[in-house]
Amino acid sequence: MKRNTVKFAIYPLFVSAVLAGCSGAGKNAEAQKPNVVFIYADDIGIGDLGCYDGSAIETANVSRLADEGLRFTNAHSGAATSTPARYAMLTGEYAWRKKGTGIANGDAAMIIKPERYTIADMFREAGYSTGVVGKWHLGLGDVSGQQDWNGMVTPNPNDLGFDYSYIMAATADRVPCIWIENGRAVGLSADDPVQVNYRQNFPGEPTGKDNPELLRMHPSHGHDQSIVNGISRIGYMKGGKSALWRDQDIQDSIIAHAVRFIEDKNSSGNPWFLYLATNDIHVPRDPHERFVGKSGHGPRGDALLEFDWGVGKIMETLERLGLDDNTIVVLSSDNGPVVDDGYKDNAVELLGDHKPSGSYRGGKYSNYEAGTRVPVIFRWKNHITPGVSGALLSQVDWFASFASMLGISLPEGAAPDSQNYFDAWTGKSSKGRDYYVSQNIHNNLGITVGDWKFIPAAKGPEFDYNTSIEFANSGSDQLFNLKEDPFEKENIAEQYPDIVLRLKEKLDSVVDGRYLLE
Ligand code: NG6
Ligand code: CA
Repeated sequence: MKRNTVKFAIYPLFVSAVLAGCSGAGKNAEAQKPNVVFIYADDIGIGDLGCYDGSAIETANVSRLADEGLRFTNAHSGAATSTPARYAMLTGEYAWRKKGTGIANGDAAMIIKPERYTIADMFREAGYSTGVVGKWHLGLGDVSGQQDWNGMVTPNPNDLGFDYSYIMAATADRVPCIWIENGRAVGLSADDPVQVNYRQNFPGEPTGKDNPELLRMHPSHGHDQSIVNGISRIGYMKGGKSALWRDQDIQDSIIAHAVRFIEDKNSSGNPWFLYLATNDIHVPRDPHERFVGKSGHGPRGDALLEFDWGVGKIMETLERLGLDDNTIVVLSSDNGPVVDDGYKDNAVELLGDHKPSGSYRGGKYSNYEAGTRVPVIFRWKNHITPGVSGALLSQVDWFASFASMLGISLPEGAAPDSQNYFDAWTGKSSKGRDYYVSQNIHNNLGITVGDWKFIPAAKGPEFDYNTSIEFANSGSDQLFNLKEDPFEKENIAEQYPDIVLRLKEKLDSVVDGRYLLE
């Protein structure tokens, strides 16, 4: 958060390289300050939206956003699961460089430390009002399991550059199932405190495992601990009845708070940055009654319609306030899609011809393309020429790209993996990254350089029988030519040892010994 306190002693060489690469940032005499909203979906795959290939579900508002903006077909999240993808996006550092950035529990300590300079700090430094609304999933408080859920939960996003926060601690399938606004639980009554434990249950409290008769949605794997709103979750909680969310209202609540943030900040006259992270379409998929049965593909499809509705509300708000030309809307997802992610919600049975991964292999959790190749749309009316871009890009670059737009030169050590591709994001250039590094759930990496994708031999299961997703772990090196074989069908590592070597060296040079350090 504080400009000069970023600790970066271990990265000296790298820092100078990045600074050299981004040296234009501080000298931008024509810095622009449009409002910026990141609409960050959860688990929406490259084939899930109507404007991408293979979709059987109409997401009309997203399609309109895409028609009015630039739609990216080779843009990636920083990792194939939520916590590391969000970490990379907000810090500009690949999560695989840092220990403890795997999928966080609801009682995890805050993973990003307050002294860290985040993308929110950067917007704030440029004079923006900043807010985060929705799924957080980056931990809260100093010590895991020690949060004061009934008082002030601190540190929290407000210590990371956000002026305002209205968040769920982790995910909708993890306790505590409450909203936290600026560090305090919303709607809590003093005589019914919230208690949270990830190791053991509270005596006498029902669980999904022991009391399936109390459930309206049953787990297919995991998710058999505390029951909230007829759904069993990961982790145990007790109390806080008046503060518990109703899952069916989660998207309404997120959108209402986002709209209020936009209205308030608009009237204050400052530019604003909003990180709007939806729970849709993560499990448990329990959309509002008005979407139930509307997609014909069960709760997963209905949640997509609910997501699309939320996008429409944000677009409507910007239009109503006359902010279309002066607001960059970025829409994306934290990782690729999954169909059965732990609840019996008929997602597999009702999938029909809908293809969440589009024409790509793998999905959420995977190092194959569908793990991180996610939908990305940039709309900035009258500034971005609508179209489609195939540039290789990463969400980790949003940090340096917006820094360049704002004319901010980043403090030493900030956003070490982030590169400025503002011209590519806004369609002025078709040139993206030279390479991109992917990360699967086992923290194994892959690298794409041009048309070539290399996944080094790595330990870990090849296939997840729960989700039916291939993780892309293999005892042998894997090499694919994405241009000729976008589905990564044919491993041609043995035919091209020289290319394997080149990509291996490239990956090593990016990792540069800085892998899962404290
Ligand atoms: C997994 C959960 C899955 C989901 C995921 C995180 C089980 C069996 N599976 O551990 O349901 O919550 O974590 O998803 O518990 S993410 O999109 O937030 O990374
Ligand atoms: Ca996710």
